[in-house]
Amino acid sequence: MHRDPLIQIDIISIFPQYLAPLSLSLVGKAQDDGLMRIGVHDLREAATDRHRTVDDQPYGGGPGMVMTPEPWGRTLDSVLTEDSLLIIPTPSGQRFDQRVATEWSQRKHLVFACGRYEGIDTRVSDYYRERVEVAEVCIGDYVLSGGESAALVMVEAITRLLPGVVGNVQSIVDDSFADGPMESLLEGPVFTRPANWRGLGVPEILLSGDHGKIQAWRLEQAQRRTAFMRPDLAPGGTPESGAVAH
Ligand code: 6GU
Repeated sequence: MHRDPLIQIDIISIFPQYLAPLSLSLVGKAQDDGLMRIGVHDLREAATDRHRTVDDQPYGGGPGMVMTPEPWGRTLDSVLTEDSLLIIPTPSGQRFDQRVATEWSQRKHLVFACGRYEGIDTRVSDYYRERVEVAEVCIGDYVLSGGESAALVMVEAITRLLPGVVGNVQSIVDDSFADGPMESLLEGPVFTRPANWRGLGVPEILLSGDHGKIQAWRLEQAQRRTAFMRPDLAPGGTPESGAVAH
């Protein structure tokens, strides 16, 4: 029996080749296995002039260029359906996190509109907000020169949450941020063979076979790492609360 893909993802960009890595690794395998379908669309195909122009100077002046609404309108009209979630990656959006990834992994259709330059004419998001759900999201507090790399990040985070994509379900449950950043811990240290590498050993407890003790040790390691690396995530911890290394 052949099932329909769980999720359709369409990505619109003036650099469609930027999305080529989606045919590799976990996301490539998910497509090959029929668990998801990804379409990449070249925005310039919807430009009508000889130079395939997609940008213009900002009204009101200022530096840089703004993406014009017409090519976006034509492309989005052809890609969106009433089930779509339109995602606009932008440094001025709401934060994308594991909770958002989980929600989006349960949707039927995601459409990423990847802007370049100083962004997309604001009327595009205003117009489509009246017609479909729209999410303007950023992936962290830094500025990228386009939404493509952010779309790659988000598609990978979403794909590994689809049923049947990651073999070991427990490895997702144990992940850092699996229950949302507020209630979760970072992952602690991990070891594999050899038992001695360049004079460095493996914590004795991991060789003990006592799974109760191992679990308790891992929890403690995760708590310590979280307090040190991300005091903002640690229970009762804030960046100002002065966690120290051990
Ligand atoms: Cl989603 N887009 C751009 N252009 N810059 C970003 C971002 C997104 N997230 C953080 N910086």
